[in-house]
Amino acid sequence: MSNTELAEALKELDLTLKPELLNAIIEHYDRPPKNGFLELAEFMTLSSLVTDLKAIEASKREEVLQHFIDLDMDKDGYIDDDDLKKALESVGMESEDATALAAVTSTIADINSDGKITIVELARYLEM
Ligand SMILES: [Ca+2]
Ligand SMILES: [Ca+2]
Ligand SMILES: [Ca+2]
Repeated sequence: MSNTELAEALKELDLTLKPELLNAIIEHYDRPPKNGFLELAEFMTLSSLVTDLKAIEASKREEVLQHFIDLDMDKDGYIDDDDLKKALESVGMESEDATALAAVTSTIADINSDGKITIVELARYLEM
C-alpha cells in the first residue's frame, strides 16, 4: 500500500491527516525489509488503529496519532508495558524507574485491562 493508497483508505474513513504524519505512519509500520510501501500484513496492523482513530475527536487525532506511533516501539499497533518501558528508556530513564512508571501508566491508561493500550485508550489517557 503506497502513501496515496493509505491516504485514500483514510479518506474513506473520513480521516485526513497531514502528509508528514502519513509518511511517519508508513515509515513506522513498514517492517524490514523496508520498501516504503505497506503490504497487506503491515496495513492490517494499522487498520484497527485507523478505525479506532474515528472514535477520537477530529481536533485531537493528529496529536494522539503522533504520540501513539512514538510509543508503539515494537510496531504492532498496540502499546503495552514493554513499549512504554522502551520509550521511557529511550528518553534517558533508568531501567528500574522506567519499569515502575510503565506499570503505573498502563494500569491507568489500559481501560479494559487487557494489557494493551489502544489509540482510543491513549486518547482518553492524554485528556486526563
Ligand atoms: Ca513494507
Ligand atoms: Ca506495541
Ligand atoms: Ca486495553
